[in-house]
Amino acid sequence: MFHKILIANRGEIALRIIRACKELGIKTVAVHSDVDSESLHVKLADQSVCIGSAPSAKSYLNIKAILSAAEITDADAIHPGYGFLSENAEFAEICEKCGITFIGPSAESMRLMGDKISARRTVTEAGVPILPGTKDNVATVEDAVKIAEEIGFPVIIKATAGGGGRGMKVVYSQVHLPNAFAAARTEAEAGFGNPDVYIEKFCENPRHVEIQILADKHGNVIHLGERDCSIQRRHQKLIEEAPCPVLSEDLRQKMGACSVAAAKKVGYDSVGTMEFLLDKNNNFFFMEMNTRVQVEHPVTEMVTGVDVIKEQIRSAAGEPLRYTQDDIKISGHAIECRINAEDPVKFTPFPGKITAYHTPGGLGVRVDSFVYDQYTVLQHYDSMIAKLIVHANTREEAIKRMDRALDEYIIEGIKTTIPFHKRIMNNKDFIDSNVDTGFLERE
Ligand code: MV4
Repeated sequence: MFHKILIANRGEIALRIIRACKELGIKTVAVHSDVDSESLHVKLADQSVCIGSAPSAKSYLNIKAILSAAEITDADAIHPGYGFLSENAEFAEICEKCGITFIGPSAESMRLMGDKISARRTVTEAGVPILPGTKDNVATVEDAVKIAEEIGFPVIIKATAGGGGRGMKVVYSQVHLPNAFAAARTEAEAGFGNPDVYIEKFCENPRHVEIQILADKHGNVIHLGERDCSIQRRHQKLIEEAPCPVLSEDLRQKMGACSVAAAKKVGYDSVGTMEFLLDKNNNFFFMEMNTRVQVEHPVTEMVTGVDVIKEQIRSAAGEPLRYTQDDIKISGHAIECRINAEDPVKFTPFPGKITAYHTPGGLGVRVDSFVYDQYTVLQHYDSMIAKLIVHANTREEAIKRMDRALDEYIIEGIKTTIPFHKRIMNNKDFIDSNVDTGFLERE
């Protein structure tokens, strides 16, 4: 097992990783930017190192500074959390060259899944369903027109190097294709440094359902069931739950088996997530794989009892999984609300000083956060300041529990998304599970 882990991240996930390390008896090193020294992750780690100035490019994305911090503190592994360097294959490679374990999958699996065309090809070879679409980069508008005609409208143009919804274009008819195609390529080049795009059949009003994967360096792969993340706004998830309220046990088994097969195909050996679209007729299609731990992992932890971060660390240290698929039982229902320092109507950032703070408690309530009374929420970083997670026996009870926990949560001095979540917990369509990824846009 590792002796000391450096956490190359900030905020709640840095704290979440520190908690796992403490329970595993591993020393921790926090890194932080010069404006971030008051963050709880800095206070709770065994050691901390300032690695640069406020802009992420100078600190949390500064590979040289992070590796220097690991060297001087004698850390033997780096946990990248999510965002920042977590899906940077080059960073993973540099860590390994420096003799430091990158807590995540191999650079090779990250590249294979990071390229969305190669991901489509790879999962298809493992028998996973994908939407009809191109097998290769679509280079010319003539090709695009021909392919779209074959697939049938509507189609969606996606960046090969993209992901998470950025740089996509939905096209409903042939007349709009040339402009959309040109715009997609330009945006892909500007956003990801690679103009390659591919075309897929557009699936209208799907649910977003994803499967949590756990894998080790001994070829063992299991899944921890699914999460429903359909409540999103502009590709930002706001509420996640487990299990998915509309998934049958049969479909859960099928999606789980597909996800395990795909992970085995790439020799995947860490935690990861297979994202699927679920259409109105309960057909599921692979969208993309996230090769990192995700923000919403706690809902899976609550319904399975598995500590995803501890398993990820153990796996990176070469230990075999402590669970077989048969050990995994889904129990009850969990919901997570992302509490962002934002205007709850306009969703614009609202940084500033927290002048009063009280967290909810009681049976089945969990708060993962890094803020406290008198803490100043910084404008430089992501606006998510806390995750409120509840667990109960049924979905109905979980919604009621979330509703009362939101009432207990007091955050003064800044605006937060708490009032937004209150509205959703009392929305008839949400209560009836009658939602899809277009729900918020329509409301
Ligand atoms: C799609 C799709 C419909 N059809 N692909 C959004 C995130 C990125 N992973 C891919 N996304 C989508 N891909 C096809 N062929 C609809 C979306 C999509 C979406 C997916 C999940 C959650 C919210 C979404 C909101 C808009 C579009």
